[in-house]
Amino acid sequence: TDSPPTKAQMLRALLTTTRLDFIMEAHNGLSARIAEEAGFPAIWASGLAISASLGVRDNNEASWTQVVEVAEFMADATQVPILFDGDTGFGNFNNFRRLVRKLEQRGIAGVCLEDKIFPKANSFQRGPSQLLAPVDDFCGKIKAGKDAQYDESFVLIARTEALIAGCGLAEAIRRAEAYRQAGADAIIVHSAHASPDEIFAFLDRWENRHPIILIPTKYHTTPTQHFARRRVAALIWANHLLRSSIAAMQSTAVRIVRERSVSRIEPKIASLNEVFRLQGDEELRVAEGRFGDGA
Ligand code: SPV
Ligand code: MG
Repeated sequence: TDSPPTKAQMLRALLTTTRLDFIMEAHNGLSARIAEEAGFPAIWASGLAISASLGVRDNNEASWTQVVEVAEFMADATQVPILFDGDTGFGNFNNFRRLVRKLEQRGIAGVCLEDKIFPKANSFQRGPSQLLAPVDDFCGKIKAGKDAQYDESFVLIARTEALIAGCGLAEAIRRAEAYRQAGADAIIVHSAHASPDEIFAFLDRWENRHPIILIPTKYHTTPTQHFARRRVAALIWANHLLRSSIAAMQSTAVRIVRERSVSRIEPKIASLNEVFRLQGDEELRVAEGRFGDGA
């Protein structure tokens, strides 16, 4: 009998089929479940979104174990694979290979490793001023991660910040190719431009030699068919659940202060029953029926 695919196998399949898939950001168990319910086939455990939801900056202020802990809740809450934002790997090759093993133990399907220096900063804030890791060091990290993984299906994605850092197309291609040869299962090339031109130029030169994932946060007006036509494997919507929750919470909080009442807010927010449903209360009801609910 065929056993169902593992989460790592599901993530790997998503990268190797010809369809353009959407990966949605989540930052805790609840948002992960909401993303899954909406139909996303995979979830991005965003460093930006997780750190912001913890009230700290995207500068490795949350320790790696704190972030892995959040990702574990996300994996427990969902059936779809979680792709973990591993930033720079939280140190050198040795720190990164330990991260890979811990992620596998917590049911995370894959990790993304970016070619910056610890402690990283968000690409959209200090992108141009950030130093890139030397290519050889970074390839050593990729190899160490691939060597450390227990499950051959666990996915390691290498992300180059060469365009963000202003190093140009040739350097972005050179790095992506080195990362491919070092064993990365897919490449993310990041861009902070509102126009997709530099990404399209990269894709033209790349000629689909290995799966590409994009993060079109800044060039979001580009119709997604343009990426599908160029056979991009997946797009990551990297912060949209975080940002929608911020807007909703600010509006609710300000109105309750101003109106000194929740009456007009009540019909606009999720019901408590919806909260219980998202927490999986139904499963507990069934379990109580089977196992008893005594103390
Ligand atoms: C994240 O979501 O944490 C990312 C994407 O790494 S970005 O914020 O664009 O760097
Ligand atoms: Mg990040």
